[in-house]
Amino acid sequence: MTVSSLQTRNKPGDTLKLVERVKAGNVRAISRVITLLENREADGIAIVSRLVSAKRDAMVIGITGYPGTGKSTLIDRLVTAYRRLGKKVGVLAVDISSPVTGGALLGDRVRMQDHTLDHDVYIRSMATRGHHGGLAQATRDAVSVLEAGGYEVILIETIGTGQNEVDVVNVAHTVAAVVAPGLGDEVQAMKAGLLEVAHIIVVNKGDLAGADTTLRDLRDWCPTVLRITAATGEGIPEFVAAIAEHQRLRDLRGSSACPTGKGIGF
Ligand SMILES: Nc1nc2c(ncn2[C@@H]2O[C@H](COP(=O)(O)OP(=O)(O)O)[C@@H](O)[C@H]2O)c(=O)[nH]1
Ligand SMILES: [Mg+2]
Repeated sequence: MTVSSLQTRNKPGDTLKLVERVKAGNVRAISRVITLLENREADGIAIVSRLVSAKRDAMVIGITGYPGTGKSTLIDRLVTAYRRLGKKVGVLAVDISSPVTGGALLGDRVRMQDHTLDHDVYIRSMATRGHHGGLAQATRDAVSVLEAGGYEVILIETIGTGQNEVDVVNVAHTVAAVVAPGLGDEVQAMKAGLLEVAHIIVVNKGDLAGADTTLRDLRDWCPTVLRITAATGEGIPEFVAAIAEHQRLRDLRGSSACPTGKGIGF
């Protein structure tokens, strides 16, 4: 038995109590269960199986892209927008490249700190703790926990490189890939990866020179390309509308990603 499993081991009665507390939206219980899931503890998995019946239909949105493209800033804006719509919002910042992330995650928290006093916003970083293959499953389970806790919009932030990240992002119903002007080669590389699973492409930092070129390049390739300046909030209402439209079409006729399905317009 590992040290972490000793620390987090629950008695059967505790498990039931945790299930009830999660369903009541208790934030400490939700955090505890997500920690169990990060460690892939049997208790956590058992709890999720008891929560599935409590699941409500949350909107699960993946925001993916290279570090520095503005994902956290965008999510901060989305949280504000969905709170205005009266939705309870959960954010899972999923981190794959563990060792270098302390600072980045701290940065995310700072960027999203306006929401930390809002009881209807839950922000949580998730790390791998060496369970690379299990991260997508842990994320999927964490989404179930948040849904059971009454969160209506769940935003997943993940870095856009490699298969692990694609697995994580596949947990979401609607995936937005975020690019920033001037990435050039990176955008080409993304076309073979994350842009393929995206339903919406966001060209963020629309205020920077080069945004037009990036937009033109991507519009040839995927019709649902939005120009956003997360720093000022410009384009956020259009982003919220595009997400809603994708979810509506997905409910009607199933999901489709950019290259094959021509974005949310099909
Ligand atoms: N010029 C400009 N900078 C932005 C914009 N959005 C975010 N940034 C900046 O880009 C940097 C990275 O943002 P962050 O949200 O942490 O990116 P992440 O790593 O993708 O989560 C920060 O310094 C932000 O202030 C934008 O719309 N325009
Ligand atoms: Mg970030």
